[in-house]
Amino acid sequence: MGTALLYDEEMTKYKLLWVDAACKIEVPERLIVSYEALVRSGLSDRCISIPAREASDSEILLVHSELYLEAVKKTPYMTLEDLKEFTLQFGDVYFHPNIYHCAKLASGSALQLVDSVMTGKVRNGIALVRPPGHHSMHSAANGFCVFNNVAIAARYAKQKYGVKRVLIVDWDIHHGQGVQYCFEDDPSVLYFSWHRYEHQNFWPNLRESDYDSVGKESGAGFNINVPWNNVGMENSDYLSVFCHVLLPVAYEFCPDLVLVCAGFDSAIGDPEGEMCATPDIFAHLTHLLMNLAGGKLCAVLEGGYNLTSLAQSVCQTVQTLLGDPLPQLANLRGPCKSAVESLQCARSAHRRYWSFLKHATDPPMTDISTKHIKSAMEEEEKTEMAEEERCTEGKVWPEPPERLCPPVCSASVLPDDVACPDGLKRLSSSKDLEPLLVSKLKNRFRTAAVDGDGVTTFSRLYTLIEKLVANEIRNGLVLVPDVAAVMMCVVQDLTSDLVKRVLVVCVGKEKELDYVTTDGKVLVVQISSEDSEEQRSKYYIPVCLKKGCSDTSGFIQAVLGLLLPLGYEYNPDLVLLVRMPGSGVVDSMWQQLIGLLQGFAKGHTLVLMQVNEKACMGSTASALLGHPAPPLQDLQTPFPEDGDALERLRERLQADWKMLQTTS
Ligand code: X5A
Ligand code: ZN
Repeated sequence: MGTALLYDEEMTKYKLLWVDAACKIEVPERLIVSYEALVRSGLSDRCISIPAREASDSEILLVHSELYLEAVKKTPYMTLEDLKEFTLQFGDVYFHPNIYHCAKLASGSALQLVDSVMTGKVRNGIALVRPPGHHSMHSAANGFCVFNNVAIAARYAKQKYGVKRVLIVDWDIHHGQGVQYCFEDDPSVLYFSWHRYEHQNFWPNLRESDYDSVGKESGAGFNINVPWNNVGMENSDYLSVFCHVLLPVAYEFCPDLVLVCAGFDSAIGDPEGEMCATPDIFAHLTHLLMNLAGGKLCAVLEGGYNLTSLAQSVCQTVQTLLGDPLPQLANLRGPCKSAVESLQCARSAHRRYWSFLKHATDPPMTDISTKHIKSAMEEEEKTEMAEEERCTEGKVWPEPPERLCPPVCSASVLPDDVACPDGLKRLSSSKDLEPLLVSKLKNRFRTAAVDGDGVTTFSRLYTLIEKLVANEIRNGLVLVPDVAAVMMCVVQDLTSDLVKRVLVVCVGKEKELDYVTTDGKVLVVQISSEDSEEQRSKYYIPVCLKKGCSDTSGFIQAVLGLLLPLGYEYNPDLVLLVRMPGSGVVDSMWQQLIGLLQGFAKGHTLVLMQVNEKACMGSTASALLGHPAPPLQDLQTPFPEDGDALERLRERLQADWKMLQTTS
């Protein structure tokens, strides 16, 4: 199961033929540099190339009016003067004799991609297209867009494959108002968009781009807008909105297919967005969506006008779709004040529709009068000043670090009588441990538990950890007779001189756990039904769920709203995932957890399980090998006391962990 790449040089063959300041950034080179970067990096060779095709009239009519289609059909025969005039009835768009052909190819590419994913020919994919689509409406071109490629693809998927729920994630920096209008009253398509808004002072300056446009009639709750009211948003801001707004709703929605309006004008250096998120953020945004819908994800290019940042961002996205390890994101220090306001408004606007947001709190009353639309005069002043000041084109940032795949993806340390799951490499020999370490381990157990076999297991485990750290192995599965004891040894003896920061995720009960944490070299997050007393340290975080790990609703809420943001801020070099015996965690939840945790520590996850839990070895191995987790279907309504407790915990930890901030 691979990754599809759709590209056709034909879509570079139209351009602006007259002078228009608003349109001059939409150039053929956008597509050329994106594709060339994929070729140069070797990524295109690893993809399955799928030919583009033209969308048919009836496919275009899934979204657009006959009148509009017929009008666009005439553009190839128009004179330059006619084209200019035709263009005038729309906003910020241009026509060219070849754009109709390209627009049909752009929409058709999105449909080819949907076909490839839905028929199982590939797992996921990306379509590099021009013109973009998300601004175009029922009867209008707009914002460089002619046909709404992603909206057409969503209707097509529903019609042809009986897809029940489609999630559209629009990470372009502009509001895809065309997509919003198309599905406003439709509960089968959930549309999420964040966009530069500046209290309606940024194009397309629509009142309905604000957070309070939540959808209409039976579609109420299925339109999510997160307006950015400042420029300069960073990685922390984007990830916070994913963790605290999009992902809880997306998991509750449980889509059958994910479509991404993949605009990269939300990246650093873009003259339109003026944001500061780095290209490697798209690796994480992509990854966070890859365990929804059983991994069925189709990304379709929208905007992106800084050619350097665009090409890097496209590569980061494709490399993630291919399953390469995620880049580490350093220095995530939480969302800025304005971002917290935006995400709090969006959460509160949606809490009546989504049980995972039920405990969101209202933003403090703000003085509405200060949030006015600027007058034309102010606007002009602003642009004049800005011209010299902002200078985004001159912005520099380091190239994203290379993401090297270790030669071995998954290795195992197992008792000799346990068969190794397919695809994993069994570690059977290892060098002898230092005598000092052996005596330390023996001490730890105190009893005679570390006999010959115990030492063998520990030396294999130590070898595994060394190879993870050396990036020779991506992740590992370890079966031991006593997970609690081994966890202690791993944290205190085996990793201490090899790893700077270990994130321990403990699923289920373990009483003595709190004693392992002291100095920040280890962060422990434990999810169980064990009632936690007072907080001892910012590095020991017990999460108590009423029904423990068997309650998937509570569990996923804790993972998305607590564990992910904590993990991003902590930035571990190794993740130790410990499954306590009898934790009760459901298989699909366990796989989701493993999948999501692979976004940390370049994918270096070590899973510790008890020998008598062989039954879940297969699913664990599958998740470690990078197969998408099955969807969490039929989630129960979460217990109100769990939502309450999570919210209180987050409130309390906000001072120490800025990525947990959801209130201002
Ligand atoms: C697809 C896209 C932007 C249009 C900006 C017009 N369109 N000012 O990014
Ligand atoms: Zn855009």
